[in-house]
Amino acid sequence: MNQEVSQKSKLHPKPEGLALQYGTAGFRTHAKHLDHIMFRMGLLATLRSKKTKSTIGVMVTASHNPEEDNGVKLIDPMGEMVTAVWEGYATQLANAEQDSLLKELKDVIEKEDIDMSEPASIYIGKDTRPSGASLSRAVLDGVSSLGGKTHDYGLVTTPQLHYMVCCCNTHGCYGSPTVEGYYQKLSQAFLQLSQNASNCTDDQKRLLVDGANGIGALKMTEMEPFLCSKLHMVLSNDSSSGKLNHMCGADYVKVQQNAPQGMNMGVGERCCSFDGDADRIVYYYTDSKGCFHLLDGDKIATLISTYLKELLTQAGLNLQIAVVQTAYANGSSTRYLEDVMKVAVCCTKTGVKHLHHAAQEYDIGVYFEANGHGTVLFSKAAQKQIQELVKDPKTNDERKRAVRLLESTINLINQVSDRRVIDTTDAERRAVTPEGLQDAIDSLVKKYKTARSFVRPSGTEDVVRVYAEADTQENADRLAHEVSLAVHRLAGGVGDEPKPL
Ligand code: G16
Repeated sequence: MNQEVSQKSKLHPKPEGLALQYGTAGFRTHAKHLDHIMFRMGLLATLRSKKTKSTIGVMVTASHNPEEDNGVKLIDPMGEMVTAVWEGYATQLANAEQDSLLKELKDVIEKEDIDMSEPASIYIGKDTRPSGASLSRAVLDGVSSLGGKTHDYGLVTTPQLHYMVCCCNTHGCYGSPTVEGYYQKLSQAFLQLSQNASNCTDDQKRLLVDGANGIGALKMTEMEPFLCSKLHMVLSNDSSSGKLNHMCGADYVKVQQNAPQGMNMGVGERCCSFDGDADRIVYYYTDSKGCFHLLDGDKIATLISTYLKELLTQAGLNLQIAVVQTAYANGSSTRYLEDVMKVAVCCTKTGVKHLHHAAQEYDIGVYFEANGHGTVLFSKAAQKQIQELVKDPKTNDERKRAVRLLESTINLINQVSDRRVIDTTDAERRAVTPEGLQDAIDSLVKKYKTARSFVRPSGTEDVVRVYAEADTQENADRLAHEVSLAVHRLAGGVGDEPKPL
């Protein structure tokens, strides 16, 4: 091991002094800083595979970030994000200077008591960024220097790679670990569910899709034939001309509260946007007055939980359903879910990994970040109850119909998830440092009706995120500006003071 790793790591040298951290969704920065990180994540994924005796995924992507950036997300055996302890190892290996890499590697092996004679298997995928090809080769190098086997899926979406890993580790129970298997599983469930909506008009079948000039556009085109004309997609930002995530994509639409460039929306037409690796989606439309309406993660979670609650009642199933949100969830969505829908709501820190773990605590955990990341988790026990009801001859037709719809929903949902001066607590809703910042935010919020605001350092970009809500758009914009000024002054902002929105 020693010789192979030392030799190959010299081909992927770490720039001296460069320190990066495993953030909200892995490492993410300008692609030119990432070659050594990729090699080392190849090493780490191989150790994780030996330790768990399972296939591990490595996705080369920077998701919603600009095209020049890249990054890497590690995927654990059931398709979930790698655990927090291993995130720590990732940072440890990433920041080891060239001559201490072997020492740090041995430290992880010792701490985790890894049997190096175990085989290792790694699945690799990448999004459409130009830097993806060489960076994924660096991952392959890392894996092979520890004798691991790889399967390179090439261009895939992040959810597709999560799916492949889960299929492999469940020995095909979850589905077949191929891109075609993915399309088949999801499209069959979609067709089953849409049988119910057989009276859909052609207009209702039409969906305008913004592909963010990324992998989502490519994969939706591949998937369309599997949908047997039940969905008629009109693709824009399909990478034929524009730049990845530039003036388009889910993050742009969510932040700007506006349509992406290049999409011609008719009144009332259904539209949606993916992000760069197609693991976020937001929906939107314009009304007859030209007013833009966004259906973000909060709305998606509300609609899904309402639908699932109806089906549970019809099926006569007593399963606990909960919605997991982050501090970014609009306050009125939380109130609606708790007061009107009577659904349990819990709040976690930003990052799919945090929401995913919280959602696992319930029979049915619906989790969505406002930015469009999310899914629904059905516990093993809940899935078993649903399957038993389908098979039970005593189940009457109405109940059977509802449980079949629940079953198709399970199949359709792919269940698989310096700014650092600001430190936060209470699921990132309150700033602990720098001193005085939270007091300043509190007194600004008091000036407005039904207002909320919080700030947190991003884990994917070199920025501080400011969130604000209030009774009107103008007041929310004003509050956001005032809070950003407070951040700039109290947390040592860089450059000019933020301008009003
Ligand atoms: C990643 C995470 C999301 C998170 C987003 C923004 O998304 O998977 O959970 O909401 O980053 O995080 P931050 O506010 O810390 O920058 P993606 O789509 O960029 O991988």
